[in-house]
Amino acid sequence: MKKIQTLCLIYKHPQILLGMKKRGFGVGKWNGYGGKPQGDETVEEAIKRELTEEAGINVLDIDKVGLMEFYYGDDEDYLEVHIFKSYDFEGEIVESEEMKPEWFHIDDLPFDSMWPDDRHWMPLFLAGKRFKGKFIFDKENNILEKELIEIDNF
Ligand code: 8OG
Repeated sequence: MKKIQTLCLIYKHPQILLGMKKRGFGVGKWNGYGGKPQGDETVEEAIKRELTEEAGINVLDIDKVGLMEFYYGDDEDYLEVHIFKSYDFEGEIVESEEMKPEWFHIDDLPFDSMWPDDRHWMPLFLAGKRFKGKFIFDKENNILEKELIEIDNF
């Protein structure tokens, strides 16, 4: 079964906002902010809510840049992750129970402590491209298969 997820990276050139995931899926990894849509929320509504809940900010612009499918180990479910970019927000970034925020220079991203797919699509993200992909992971989260293509639009 497909599970929908959202992910947003705030990009203030030359830095990107990541959060250290403090609990749940992906704990101990640096990642963008995001989560599952609730009720009949759209992915756009979900990502805005998550950024308010997890970082205390209100994003003023969001642009969908990526659509990824992730398959994990023997899990029957797979994730469809909608990836957004945001350049602008209002409010003061705060640490939450879920995420510890930190700005990283784009030339010094902590890929060794991020999901292993990120190093593949991040160059497209940083180059302002849109992309679609599919990654299959083994139980240790190593990449078994990957597909990644640049697209013009969704
Ligand atoms: O709601 P939950 O705490 O499970 O949110 C998980 C977050 O992690 C959500 O923003 C989506 C994101 N995420 C995955 N898998 C992957 C992945 O393989 N790479 C990246 N960069 N993010 C992922 O769930």
